[in-house]
Amino acid sequence: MSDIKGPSPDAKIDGAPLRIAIVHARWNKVIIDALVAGALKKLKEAGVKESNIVVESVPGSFELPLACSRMIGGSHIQVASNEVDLLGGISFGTTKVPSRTGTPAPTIPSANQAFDAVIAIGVLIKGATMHFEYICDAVSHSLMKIQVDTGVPVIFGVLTALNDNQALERAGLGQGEQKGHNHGEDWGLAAVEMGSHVRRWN
Ligand code: DLZ
Repeated sequence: MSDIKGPSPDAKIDGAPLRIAIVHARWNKVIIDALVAGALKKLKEAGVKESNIVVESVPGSFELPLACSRMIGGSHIQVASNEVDLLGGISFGTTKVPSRTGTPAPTIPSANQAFDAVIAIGVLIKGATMHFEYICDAVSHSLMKIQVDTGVPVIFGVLTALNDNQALERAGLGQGEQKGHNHGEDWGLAAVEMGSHVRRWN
Protein backbone atom coordinates (compact mmCIF):
# COMPACT_ATOMS: atom_id res chain seq x y z
CA MET A 1 0.00 0.00 0.00
CA SER A 2 1.26 3.55 -0.68
CA ASP A 3 2.33 5.69 2.26
CA ILE A 4 -0.15 8.38 1.29
CA LYS A 5 -3.44 6.57 0.91
CA GLY A 6 -5.09 4.23 3.39
CA PRO A 7 -5.47 4.15 7.17
CA SER A 8 -2.69 5.32 9.47
CA PRO A 9 -0.67 2.68 11.35
CA ASP A 10 -2.59 0.30 13.61
CA ALA A 11 -4.10 1.97 16.67
CA LYS A 12 -2.97 -1.02 18.86
CA ILE A 13 -6.23 -1.47 20.68
CA ASP A 14 -6.84 -4.53 22.84
CA GLY A 15 -9.71 -6.48 21.30
CA ALA A 16 -9.94 -9.04 24.12
CA PRO A 17 -13.23 -7.76 25.62
CA LEU A 18 -14.94 -7.27 22.27
CA ARG A 19 -17.61 -9.26 20.46
CA ILE A 20 -17.63 -8.79 16.72
CA ALA A 21 -19.93 -10.05 13.96
CA ILE A 22 -18.95 -10.42 10.32
CA VAL A 23 -21.87 -10.53 7.88
CA HIS A 24 -20.81 -11.29 4.33
CA ALA A 25 -22.49 -11.70 0.97
CA ARG A 26 -21.71 -14.75 -1.17
CA TRP A 27 -21.65 -13.04 -4.59
CA ASN A 28 -18.10 -13.01 -6.00
CA LYS A 29 -17.09 -15.59 -3.44
CA VAL A 30 -13.35 -15.89 -4.17
CA ILE A 31 -12.92 -12.21 -3.38
CA ILE A 32 -15.30 -12.37 -0.43
CA ASP A 33 -13.36 -15.28 1.09
CA ALA A 34 -10.09 -13.33 0.93
CA LEU A 35 -11.69 -10.24 2.50
CA VAL A 36 -13.30 -12.23 5.31
CA ALA A 37 -9.99 -14.00 5.96
CA GLY A 38 -8.23 -10.61 6.12
CA ALA A 39 -10.74 -9.25 8.59
CA LEU A 40 -10.54 -12.38 10.77
CA LYS A 41 -6.74 -12.25 10.75
CA LYS A 42 -6.69 -8.71 12.13
CA LEU A 43 -9.45 -9.37 14.67
CA LYS A 44 -7.47 -12.28 16.08
CA GLU A 45 -4.18 -10.36 16.01
CA ALA A 46 -5.89 -7.61 18.01
CA GLY A 47 -6.85 -10.17 20.65
CA VAL A 48 -10.53 -10.72 19.84
CA LYS A 49 -11.35 -14.23 21.05
CA GLU A 50 -12.51 -16.73 18.44
CA SER A 51 -15.53 -17.53 20.60
CA ASN A 52 -16.51 -13.84 20.42
CA ILE A 53 -16.56 -13.72 16.62
CA VAL A 54 -19.68 -14.70 14.70
CA VAL A 55 -19.60 -15.09 10.92
CA GLU A 56 -22.91 -15.09 9.06
CA SER A 57 -23.57 -15.12 5.32
CA VAL A 58 -26.34 -13.78 3.08
CA PRO A 59 -26.92 -14.25 -0.68
CA GLY A 60 -25.85 -10.83 -1.98
CA SER A 61 -24.86 -7.35 -0.85
CA PHE A 62 -28.43 -6.14 -1.06
CA GLU A 63 -29.23 -8.42 1.91
CA LEU A 64 -26.44 -7.01 4.11
CA PRO A 65 -28.40 -4.16 5.77
CA LEU A 66 -31.23 -6.38 6.97
CA ALA A 67 -28.82 -8.99 8.29
CA CYS A 68 -26.74 -6.37 10.12
CA SER A 69 -29.84 -4.79 11.55
CA ARG A 70 -31.09 -8.13 12.89
CA MET A 71 -27.69 -9.09 14.29
CA ILE A 72 -27.52 -5.77 16.11
CA GLY A 73 -31.11 -6.21 17.27
CA GLY A 74 -29.79 -8.80 19.70
CA SER A 75 -27.38 -6.26 21.09
CA HIS A 76 -30.00 -4.82 23.36
CA ILE A 77 -30.62 -8.09 25.16
CA GLN A 78 -28.44 -9.93 27.67
CA VAL A 79 -26.17 -12.33 25.83
CA ALA A 80 -25.08 -15.74 27.09
CA SER A 81 -23.79 -17.22 23.85
CA ASN A 82 -22.95 -15.94 20.41
CA GLU A 83 -25.16 -18.35 18.49
CA VAL A 84 -27.15 -16.45 15.92
CA ASP A 85 -29.93 -17.82 13.73
CA LEU A 86 -31.14 -15.11 11.39
CA LEU A 87 -34.27 -16.93 10.31
CA GLY A 88 -35.59 -17.96 13.68
CA GLY A 89 -34.35 -15.22 15.94
CA ILE A 90 -31.33 -15.07 18.19
CA SER A 91 -30.44 -17.79 20.66
CA PHE A 92 -28.99 -16.80 24.00
CA GLY A 93 -27.97 -19.97 25.81
CA THR A 94 -31.21 -21.90 26.18
CA THR A 95 -33.46 -18.85 25.75
CA LYS A 96 -34.56 -18.11 22.21
CA VAL A 97 -35.58 -14.52 21.58
CA PRO A 98 -38.26 -14.53 18.87
CA SER A 99 -37.54 -12.59 15.70
CA ARG A 100 -40.52 -10.28 15.91
CA THR A 101 -41.78 -9.93 19.44
CA GLY A 102 -43.10 -6.43 18.82
CA THR A 103 -41.90 -5.57 22.31
CA PRO A 104 -39.17 -2.98 22.53
CA ALA A 105 -36.07 -4.68 23.84
CA PRO A 106 -34.73 -3.45 27.19
CA THR A 107 -31.58 -1.40 26.78
CA ILE A 108 -28.73 -2.55 28.93
CA PRO A 109 -25.14 -1.36 29.25
CA SER A 110 -22.87 -1.92 26.31
CA ALA A 111 -20.72 -4.38 28.24
CA ASN A 112 -23.60 -6.83 27.87
CA GLN A 113 -24.29 -6.17 24.21
CA ALA A 114 -24.22 -9.02 21.75
CA PHE A 115 -21.84 -7.23 19.41
CA ASP A 116 -19.57 -4.26 19.83
CA ALA A 117 -19.29 -3.91 16.06
CA VAL A 118 -20.53 -5.55 12.88
CA ILE A 119 -18.46 -5.80 9.71
CA ALA A 120 -20.59 -5.92 6.53
CA ILE A 121 -18.63 -7.45 3.66
CA GLY A 122 -19.78 -7.50 0.05
CA VAL A 123 -18.28 -7.23 -3.41
CA LEU A 124 -20.29 -5.32 -5.99
CA ILE A 125 -18.91 -5.31 -9.53
CA LYS A 126 -20.43 -3.05 -12.16
CA GLY A 127 -22.29 -4.80 -14.96
CA ALA A 128 -24.13 -3.58 -18.04
CA THR A 129 -27.22 -2.20 -16.33
CA MET A 130 -27.99 0.29 -13.54
CA HIS A 131 -28.25 -2.57 -11.03
CA PHE A 132 -24.84 -1.76 -9.55
CA GLU A 133 -25.67 1.88 -8.92
CA TYR A 134 -28.96 1.08 -7.20
CA ILE A 135 -27.45 -1.56 -4.92
CA CYS A 136 -24.36 0.50 -4.04
CA ASP A 137 -26.54 3.46 -3.14
CA ALA A 138 -29.12 1.51 -1.14
CA VAL A 139 -26.59 -0.59 0.76
CA SER A 140 -24.22 2.22 1.67
CA HIS A 141 -27.01 4.48 2.91
CA SER A 142 -28.74 1.68 4.80
CA LEU A 143 -25.58 0.55 6.57
CA MET A 144 -24.81 4.10 7.62
CA LYS A 145 -28.35 4.54 8.91
CA ILE A 146 -28.16 1.34 10.94
CA GLN A 147 -25.00 2.36 12.73
CA VAL A 148 -26.15 5.89 13.42
CA ASP A 149 -29.61 4.76 14.59
CA THR A 150 -28.39 1.92 16.80
CA GLY A 151 -25.08 3.34 18.01
CA VAL A 152 -23.39 0.06 17.10
CA PRO A 153 -20.55 0.54 14.60
CA VAL A 154 -21.21 -1.02 11.19
CA ILE A 155 -17.97 -1.25 9.27
CA PHE A 156 -18.44 -0.58 5.55
CA GLY A 157 -16.73 -3.57 4.00
CA VAL A 158 -18.40 -3.31 0.63
CA LEU A 159 -16.20 -3.04 -2.44
CA THR A 160 -17.87 -1.05 -5.21
CA ALA A 161 -15.63 -1.96 -8.14
CA LEU A 162 -15.92 -0.94 -11.77
CA ASN A 163 -14.36 -4.22 -12.94
CA ASP A 164 -13.07 -7.58 -11.68
CA ASN A 165 -9.45 -6.42 -11.41
CA GLN A 166 -10.32 -3.51 -9.13
CA ALA A 167 -12.08 -5.90 -6.77
CA LEU A 168 -9.31 -8.52 -6.89
CA GLU A 169 -6.62 -5.92 -6.13
CA ARG A 170 -8.55 -4.66 -3.12
CA ALA A 171 -8.64 -8.17 -1.72
CA GLY A 172 -4.90 -8.76 -2.22
CA LEU A 173 -5.61 -11.03 -5.18
CA GLY A 174 -4.33 -8.78 -7.99
CA GLN A 175 -3.28 -10.61 -11.15
CA GLY A 176 -0.18 -8.59 -12.06
CA GLU A 177 2.96 -7.84 -10.06
CA GLN A 178 0.93 -5.74 -7.64
CA LYS A 179 -1.25 -8.15 -5.71
CA GLY A 180 -2.81 -5.18 -3.95
CA HIS A 181 -3.79 -4.67 -0.35
CA ASN A 182 -6.44 -6.77 1.38
CA HIS A 183 -8.97 -4.22 2.62
CA GLY A 184 -10.56 -6.85 4.85
CA GLU A 185 -7.61 -6.33 7.18
CA ASP A 186 -8.46 -2.63 7.53
CA TRP A 187 -12.08 -3.49 8.25
CA GLY A 188 -11.04 -5.88 11.04
CA LEU A 189 -8.94 -3.16 12.64
CA ALA A 190 -11.68 -0.57 12.19
CA ALA A 191 -14.14 -2.86 13.97
CA VAL A 192 -11.80 -3.27 16.94
CA GLU A 193 -11.13 0.46 17.16
CA MET A 194 -14.77 1.53 16.81
CA GLY A 195 -16.06 -1.22 19.11
CA SER A 196 -13.60 -0.15 21.73
CA HIS A 197 -14.39 3.57 21.33
CA VAL A 198 -18.12 3.01 21.66
CA ARG A 199 -17.64 1.02 24.89
CA ARG A 200 -15.69 3.98 26.27
CA TRP A 201 -18.19 6.56 25.02
CA ASN A 202 -21.19 4.81 26.59
C1 DLZ B 1 -28.11 -9.58 -8.61
C2 DLZ B 1 -26.73 -9.19 -8.20
C3 DLZ B 1 -25.81 -8.72 -9.16
C4 DLZ B 1 -26.15 -8.56 -10.59
N1 DLZ B 1 -24.57 -8.40 -8.82
C5 DLZ B 1 -24.17 -8.53 -7.53
C6 DLZ B 1 -22.86 -8.19 -7.13
O1 DLZ B 1 -21.98 -7.83 -7.92
N2 DLZ B 1 -22.54 -8.31 -5.82
C7 DLZ B 1 -23.43 -8.73 -4.87
O2 DLZ B 1 -23.08 -8.79 -3.69
N3 DLZ B 1 -24.69 -9.06 -5.24
C8 DLZ B 1 -25.08 -8.98 -6.51
N4 DLZ B 1 -26.35 -9.32 -6.89
C9 DLZ B 1 -27.26 -9.92 -5.88
C10 DLZ B 1 -28.00 -8.87 -5.03
O3 DLZ B 1 -27.15 -8.26 -4.09
C11 DLZ B 1 -29.16 -9.56 -4.24
O4 DLZ B 1 -28.67 -10.69 -3.57
C12 DLZ B 1 -30.28 -10.02 -5.17
O5 DLZ B 1 -30.74 -8.96 -5.97
C13 DLZ B 1 -31.47 -10.56 -4.34
O6 DLZ B 1 -32.01 -9.55 -3.51
